[in-house]
Amino acid sequence: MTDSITTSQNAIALEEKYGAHNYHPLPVVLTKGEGVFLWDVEGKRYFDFLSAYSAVNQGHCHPRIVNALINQAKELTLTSRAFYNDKLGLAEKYVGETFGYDKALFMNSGAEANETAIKLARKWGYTKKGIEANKAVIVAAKQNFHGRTTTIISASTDPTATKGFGPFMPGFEIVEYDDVAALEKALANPHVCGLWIEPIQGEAGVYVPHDGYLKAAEKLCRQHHVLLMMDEIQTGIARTGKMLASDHEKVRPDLLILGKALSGGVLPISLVLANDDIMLVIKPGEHGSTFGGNPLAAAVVIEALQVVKDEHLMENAERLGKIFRERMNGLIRKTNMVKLVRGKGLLNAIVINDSPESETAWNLCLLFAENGLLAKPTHGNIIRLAPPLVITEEQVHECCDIIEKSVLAYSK
Ligand code: IF1
Repeated sequence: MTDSITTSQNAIALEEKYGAHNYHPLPVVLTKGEGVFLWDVEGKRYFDFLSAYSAVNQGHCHPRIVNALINQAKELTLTSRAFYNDKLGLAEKYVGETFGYDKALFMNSGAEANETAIKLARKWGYTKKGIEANKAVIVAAKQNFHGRTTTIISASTDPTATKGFGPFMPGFEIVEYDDVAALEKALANPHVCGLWIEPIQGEAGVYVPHDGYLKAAEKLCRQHHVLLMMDEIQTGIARTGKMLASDHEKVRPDLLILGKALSGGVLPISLVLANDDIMLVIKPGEHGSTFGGNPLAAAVVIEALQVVKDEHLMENAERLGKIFRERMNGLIRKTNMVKLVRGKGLLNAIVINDSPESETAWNLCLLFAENGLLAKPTHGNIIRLAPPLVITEEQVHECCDIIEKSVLAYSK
């Protein structure tokens, strides 16, 4: 027998035997992607309704992004930041102008970008706000998801993320999400340097806060001289129908944290954006990463963001998101199995009429897969539905037909 993977069974057995068991994937083995489609090793085609957790907003293997990757890979891929390279400055200028900030700090994973934002907020707190050494507090929200490092999970309220991984990093205070009164109280503490939130909570089940919450949070931050640290890793880059989810309320974070779709899914690229008075608190030698800001990433990020603009993905997400939610509301009227649909743009979730501990969402996703659509539960009763933003109106309807057919078959 050769080691080449030909069947799903082989591939799953290999991962099971030789890989750590830190995930529980749906039993589908993918080998090719193009636009909104994925193919498994048996040649079956699926609509992708996860988009690698919103990293492939531009669609799988976008030719322009892949070309940018290949062309740069032939020239120069990595120098480290011990030297300058001729691409990084162009990328920094491009993202700065795109999002309206003085400076960018490139990292790789989303977790690293959040770590970077935490360090920036703390250092700013000590040097600009005058917080006593080692007393800085960052306020975070219940049910947040910001990544998997030991510092980040110190702010998590999810036992799966934290249990068995202590001791935890001090300096976080947790408040209820979408609760302005809780913010008023927490931000009044003079030790607070930052408020660290997602504009829509992804892992919580695509939880959209009430209109005005983000604006109120911004106002309270200004009032109490606290940095607004917005984790737009999942919500940013056109996913919710605007370039940033913060744009819906015309909120401007002091620290903007991006990842995932910055590369269209071809490389891990993340960054933090801030103005000079904040970004320059970190001095040479105080922070960095071997791969952060490499020329390959620099070339890719420019092309990936230009594709978002050229292909009007914001407008597409806004328009098709409305059609998608209308169709799901139509389904809700046909069956009591789906309780509600919520979301913005093409970041949506359906809530199943069952307990969070049930396996209904998982079983439904298996049925979706059978019928040619890939999605993933966020809890036992919530399914996130987030296709690449290059999806067409006709395809949205085709996918809603698959979802509807599956739900109605399951509830029989
Ligand atoms: C996994 C969820 C999504 C994120 C926000 C930072 C990060 C993420 C808002 C970290 C990552 C992921 C990673 C993925 C599961 C996932 C996720 F279900 F957990 F909540 F997308 F919805 N901030 N999100 O959503 O970025 O370090 O992973 O690059 O496999 O754990 P990363």
